[in-house]
Amino acid sequence: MLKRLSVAMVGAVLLSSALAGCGGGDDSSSGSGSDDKIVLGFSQVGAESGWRTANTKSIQDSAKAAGIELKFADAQGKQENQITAIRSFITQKVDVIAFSPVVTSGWDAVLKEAKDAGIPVILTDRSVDSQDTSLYVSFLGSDFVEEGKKAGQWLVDQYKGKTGTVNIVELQGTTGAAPAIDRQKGFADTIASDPNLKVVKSQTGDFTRAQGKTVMETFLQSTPKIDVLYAHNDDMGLGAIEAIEAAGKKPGTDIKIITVDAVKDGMTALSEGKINYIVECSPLLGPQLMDIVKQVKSGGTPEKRILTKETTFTQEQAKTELPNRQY
Ligand code: GZL
Repeated sequence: MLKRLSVAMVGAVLLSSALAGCGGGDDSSSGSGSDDKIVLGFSQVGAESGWRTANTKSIQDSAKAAGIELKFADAQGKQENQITAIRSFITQKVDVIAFSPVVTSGWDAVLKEAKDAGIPVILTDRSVDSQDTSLYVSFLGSDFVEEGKKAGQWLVDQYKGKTGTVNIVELQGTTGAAPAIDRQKGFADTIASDPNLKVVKSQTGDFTRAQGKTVMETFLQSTPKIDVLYAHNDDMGLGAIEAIEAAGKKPGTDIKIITVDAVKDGMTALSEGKINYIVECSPLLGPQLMDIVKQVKSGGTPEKRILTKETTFTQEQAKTELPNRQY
């Protein structure tokens, strides 16, 4: 009896040490997966636009290609869901956290928790207004003020030397979001050079097609003369086009339209003459993000602000560019 008992005990000890040795889900490790894979926790804003869908695909495809284990959480547009996801990544002891903050404010507490847990955080796409920039290692994304300036400059050039007031309506992105704040600022600062250019109505359409349509309907009902629409993204511009056509007006002709993003649907409308000018904002941040993750994991220090390269498109350029669009 005694002999059988000791054999069983030896077997149990051997089995448990074998499991521990091959990383059988032991959470006490630094977060690396079973075969020493880097584990990245990513909190995404949601799925509000064609841009976001393309951004998510870029991150998921790039993680797979880089051999990085991705824990992906969709916040459905809610900051509290992003905070919950980041806390979950901390509990799971992931190696790196990355996220696209839905709005700029309210992140210091949870970012400090990540810092105290020794988990580096990378901001992608949108930034935060934290004064303590040690709370994140890097920001990868666009210069939204510059995007607003490009949109404004096109308009200034269109109306150079002309007389008469130009009534502009503006569809803002999500209230409090970095792209909404900065695209509005860049545009306003640039058109200020021509006193004839006036923003007569400005309201959020939350970056969605549906709300872009609804808000444009109210603009059309309340504003007798609309010459220009500036929409902070293609999706709101496409929704507005539906409202403009329903009101019996010709988008791109009766009302000039400028948008930002350059997703396929936007570029199609541009090539058809329904949009007049699009400022590109690239969602394809995945490959660069994975390079930064690997750099951070191996002890490197990435640049604090890494800007994506972007351009602009006219109606003529859209016709040739459209077949090349990946998203
Ligand atoms: C910009 C991104 C914006 C896009 C919108 O980097 O945050 O959010 O312009 C998206 O289409 O919804």
